[in-house]
Amino acid sequence: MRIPLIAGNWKMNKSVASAKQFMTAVQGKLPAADQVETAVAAPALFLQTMLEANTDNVLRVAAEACYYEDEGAYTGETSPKALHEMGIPYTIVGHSERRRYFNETDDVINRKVQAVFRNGMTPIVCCDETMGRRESGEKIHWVVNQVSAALKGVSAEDAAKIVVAYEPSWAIGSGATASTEQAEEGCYLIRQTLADIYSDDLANGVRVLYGGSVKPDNIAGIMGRDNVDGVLAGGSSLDESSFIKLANYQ
Ligand code: G2H
Repeated sequence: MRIPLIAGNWKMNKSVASAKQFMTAVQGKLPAADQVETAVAAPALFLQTMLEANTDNVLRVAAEACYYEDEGAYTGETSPKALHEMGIPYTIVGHSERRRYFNETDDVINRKVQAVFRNGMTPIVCCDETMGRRESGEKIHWVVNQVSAALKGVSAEDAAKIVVAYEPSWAIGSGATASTEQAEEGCYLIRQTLADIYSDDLANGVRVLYGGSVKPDNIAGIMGRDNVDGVLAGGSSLDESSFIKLANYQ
């Protein structure tokens, strides 16, 4: 059974004070983690404060990104080793904004996936799909290629733990949510790719999320689809009452 994962992605928003306030507000209001797992990925400089305010320890405090080396002369980067030592379980890897604004290539993303696993964390690997590519019918190739490239050299033992998010760029922060059919189609394609690379068994155990303008009023329809095991929500995860609604979508 795949436990749903409702994950937020704060991006470069909020402050240490408002992150702490969020954590205080959600305590006791989220579903039990063995029913619906919840996570929020936040800027690295908020994480320690969030962990300290996470008194019931239900919400998983996650990172938005990290580097592919554990330590060294890499000014400004976030160490996956240090994240793990803090007790961070998940790190987003390959978000479309990292690919677009920070020139993260498939090779860089693959190295980061390996670094996250090497340090005992789980990557939430994002796959992008632009409207241009969708309309040109290139979609299948593109998503398959991104999943395959991200997992190059990753063992089945590690891949079985991965979380993959289907995030069509045209639906990100635009208010234009994919239809539930489009979300299902993208998540199914990712699962098929995992089956082709590894096995049906492995693919059936991996959680595949949909991301792109998910809100409290559209989450139930998206979560109702067979191959959608959760969401990665940006804008609607910033406000505590909105995140609580997302988490309690059932
Ligand atoms: C996609 C998503 C979160 P939003 O970037 O990963 O953001 O929900 O604001 O579209």
